[in-house]
Formats: sequence, structure tokens, C-alpha cells
Amino acid sequence: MTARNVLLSALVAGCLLSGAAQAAIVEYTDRAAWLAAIGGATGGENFNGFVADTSFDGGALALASGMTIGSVAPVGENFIDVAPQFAGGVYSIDGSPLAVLRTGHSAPGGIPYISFAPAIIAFGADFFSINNELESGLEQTEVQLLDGATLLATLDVPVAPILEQRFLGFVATAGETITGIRFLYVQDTDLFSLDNIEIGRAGTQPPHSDVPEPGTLALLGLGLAGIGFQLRRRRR
Ligand SMILES: [Ca+2]
Ligand SMILES: [Ca+2]
Ligand SMILES: [Ca+2]
Repeated sequence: MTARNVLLSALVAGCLLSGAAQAAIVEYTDRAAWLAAIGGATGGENFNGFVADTSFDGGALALASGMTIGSVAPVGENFIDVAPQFAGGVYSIDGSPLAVLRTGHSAPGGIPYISFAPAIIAFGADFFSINNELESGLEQTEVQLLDGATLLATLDVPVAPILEQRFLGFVATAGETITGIRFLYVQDTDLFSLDNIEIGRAGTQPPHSDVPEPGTLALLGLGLAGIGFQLRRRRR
């Protein structure tokens, strides 16, 4: 084997290895960076079309862009909150109508969720007071991403100081789709709000995707084989 052919073989082997890597979710804490990663949102919901408080506690409510917000089993909250706002406006994000969500521990528990039809590849929203009411620093809520009934990933949502607002967003690795997000009780109930949801659907290909698609791999393999063939021909 010539030095060039060894290098080419290493390149091909490296591509195959990365192709076998597990699919992953890339998380963002900055909306501008998240939007840049997906090349712009393809839909969203800001709840500003609601003119009265509307419950989805133990039920489901259709939103814009094929989204549904709901909660498994009632826990006393879980509603779209329009002014005058809940708890004296403590959970307000920008003063406009938003969603208030609460997890609960009694089986089956209050499990707030958002589902997507058709499926999405990216989601971002402003959250207030999620996973941040305990001074003990213990996690309250697990944010799970689902494809049908399959649990794809659990977002890393660090425990934050009390009453903190933050953007949480993610982009699925190429090939993955998300049909639901659910907020699961871990310990102690978690009350939080969210607003300014934006989503991305397939067709807006995430540019950071680090797992080559089978088609790309095949083309790359053909290209490398072609280079190798030309190198051999030149030596004759
Ligand atoms: Ca709003
Ligand atoms: Ca209200
Ligand atoms: Ca909270």
C-alpha cells in the first residue's frame, strides 16, 4: 500500500466510524444561535391569540403550526394565562399571554407535554422558572424528547437560580424527528411558564450535522475510489 492509499483508507475508515456514532440532540441556550443553526424557524406559537385563560389541565389544546399542548392528569395548573396574569405576573416572560405548566408526582401525575404533527427537527422557547425552585440544587423536571412512544433523548436543563428566565432550544441530528416533548416530575412539583415557541421542520437541514448520511457516505466512497483509481493510472 502506498502512503497515499493508507491515508485514503484511514479517511474512509474514519467516515465509517463517525457514521456509526449514536444520533444526538444539540442544545442551545441562545435563540439567535439556534435560529442560525436551523436557517430560520418554519412555524411557532406565542399564545397572543388567546383572549381568556384556557385550561389544558388533564386535557389537550390545539395550537398554531400543528402543535398541541396538554397535560396527562390534572394537577391544578396547566393553562394559557392572559392578563391579568397568574401569581401577580411573577411568571410573565414579556407581558403577553403565555403557557403556565406544572408537573405533579401522583400517578399518573401531571405530565405537561407539547406534541407536533407533522414531526419537527428543532424546537426553541423562552422558559421561566423551569427546574429552578429548589434551593437544594436538586433537579425537579426532566425534559424528554419523543419520537412516537420512543424516548430519543433527555435534555440537559441545569438547575438554575430561583425565578430565572432562559431560552432552551435543540436541533435533532440529521435523520431524527421529534413528535413530542414532555416534562416529567423528578422530585418536588415544578411550576414554570413558556412563551415564544418556534419550531423547525425537516427540509431545513441543520448545517452542524456531524453524522454523514448514507447517500453522502456512498458518494464520498465513490469519490475516494475514483481518486485512488486515477493515482494508480498515473503511476503506470
Ligand atoms: Ca406570548
Ligand atoms: Ca390570567
Ligand atoms: Ca419552577
